[in-house]
Amino acid sequence: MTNILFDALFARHAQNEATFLTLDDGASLSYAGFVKRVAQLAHAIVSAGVSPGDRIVVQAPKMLDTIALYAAAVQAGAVYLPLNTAYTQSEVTYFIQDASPALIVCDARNEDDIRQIGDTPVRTLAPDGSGTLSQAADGLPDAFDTVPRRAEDLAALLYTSGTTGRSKGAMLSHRNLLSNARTLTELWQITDQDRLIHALPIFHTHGLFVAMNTALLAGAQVRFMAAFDTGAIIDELPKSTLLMGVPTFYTRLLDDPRLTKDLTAHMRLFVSGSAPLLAETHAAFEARTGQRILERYGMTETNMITSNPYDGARVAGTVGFALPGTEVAITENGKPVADGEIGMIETRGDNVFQGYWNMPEKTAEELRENGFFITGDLGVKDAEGRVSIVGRQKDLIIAGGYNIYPKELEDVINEVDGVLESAVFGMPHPDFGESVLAAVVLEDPELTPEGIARAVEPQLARFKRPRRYIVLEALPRNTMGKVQKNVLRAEHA
Ligand code: MCA
Ligand code: AMP
Repeated sequence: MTNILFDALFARHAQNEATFLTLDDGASLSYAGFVKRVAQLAHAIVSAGVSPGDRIVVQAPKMLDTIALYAAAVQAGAVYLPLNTAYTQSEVTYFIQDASPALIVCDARNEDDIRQIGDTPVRTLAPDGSGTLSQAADGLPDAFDTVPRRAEDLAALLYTSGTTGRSKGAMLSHRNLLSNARTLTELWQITDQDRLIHALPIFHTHGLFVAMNTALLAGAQVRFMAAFDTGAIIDELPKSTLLMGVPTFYTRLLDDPRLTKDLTAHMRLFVSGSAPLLAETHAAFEARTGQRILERYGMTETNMITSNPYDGARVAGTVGFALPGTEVAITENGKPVADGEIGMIETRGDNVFQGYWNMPEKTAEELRENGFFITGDLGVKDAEGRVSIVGRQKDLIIAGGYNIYPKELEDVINEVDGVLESAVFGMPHPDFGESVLAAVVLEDPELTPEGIARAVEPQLARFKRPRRYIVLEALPRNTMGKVQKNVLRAEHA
């Protein structure tokens, strides 16, 4: 038995002296050097008590040892569970209780908060290398016997919220991750001649799998940026060939007058995903740079599902064709609809996850016995098979590529003393695409929006917090008693 993910992405680079990562301070590391660091970290996590199949929770800054820790977890046969660095202690507590990890790796600055959560062993990472995990790894051997795994064994557990408001852990196998990386690398023609500008966070599918796994598979160079910064990207464009980002990346670049055709002349491909790219952004980017952004569509549970073509028409406002090896069906009540008709987007293939951690009933609701996963996105397919997303059945706000589930926020706001009920909804936002608003009905007329904002702060990561609270006498409801968020959106535009 082998470890297909580790072998394909990492082990085969053991002798590869080509540059892999270039960091913000200009330091760079070869592929071979990276594989050695991964082995040291694999020893470090095993010494900390991690066995094959164990979960490792990681809420750490974007730095070399964090991405190496992902590889180390795969090499040690563990399950990598990355968390958004913006999550508060209260949010992290839920993930730890649900996933019962054998080890938590956190930002050294949060160590005290994280230790309060329970008695799981904790190690730390810090950008200056002073974290306890980095320090422990430094003295350890730079070779490690890779733990064999079956293709269906889990490599990662990524939490994604749902209509229930509670996050669900999407179980991703070695096959899920490797098959999608292979498909995308081939389709987008990524090679060892590419240099990727990596400015996405590495705790979500987009930055961790779509961007990193394809670069690793191809042996490409990665300009690994700790955070998104328009100016830094402008500086890198002339030296790079590939950028992957959320639509906000592209609107921010367009806001900068330095973005020109000359600046991007060396670039081969711009990819957008995680949220809808406005057709006007696509057009403006082409007008300014001559480059047509390639939009693709995916989900945490399914990896990437569709993509516009590399060769051939990239049509603005569409997400392209089902990826090779991935089926897409548009259905109503589970039955395929005719081409051109709107329905639920469903997908089947090696891309589709293994189910939700500890939630067999949720898994059964969304993953059909015939293997099709029900995305919750509404779409339409034309006669050629080109897919457009026209809406979402799930109540979801996407701000800057981050998913925000109104139900989760409403549960928190409704708990605030003096609030009777609330309805959270999204409004168009020029930078983030959408932003979060909350309509509240008060029990206590003295309660102010500032008071509510203060009360929810400890429980909600910054990016989720409503930007504005609107106090109403009552929420608009239809005859069935359901809150009409379309009415709220229309009235507060
Ligand atoms: C930052 N803020 C946000 C967001 N980002 N608020 C709402 N939504 C956001 N996405 C808040 C900050 O906390 C701050 O709040 C204020 O906005 C201003 O922050 P700013 O410095 O302008 O933001 P930034 O740090 O530059 O971040 C913007 C960003 C970032 C670079 C676009 O949000 C980002 O990296 N997004 C990518 C998300 C992503 O990777 N999604 C993929 C997951 P305050 O003013 O209160 O301090 S989806 C996925 O994986 C699926 C499968 C897929 O298809 O890809
Ligand atoms: P997540 O829950 O983070 O996995 O986000 C997945 C959701 O992001 C999908 O179900 C879609 O609603 C949305 N999404 C991803 N890519 C696109 C895209 N290119 N256009 C529109 N929505 C997208």
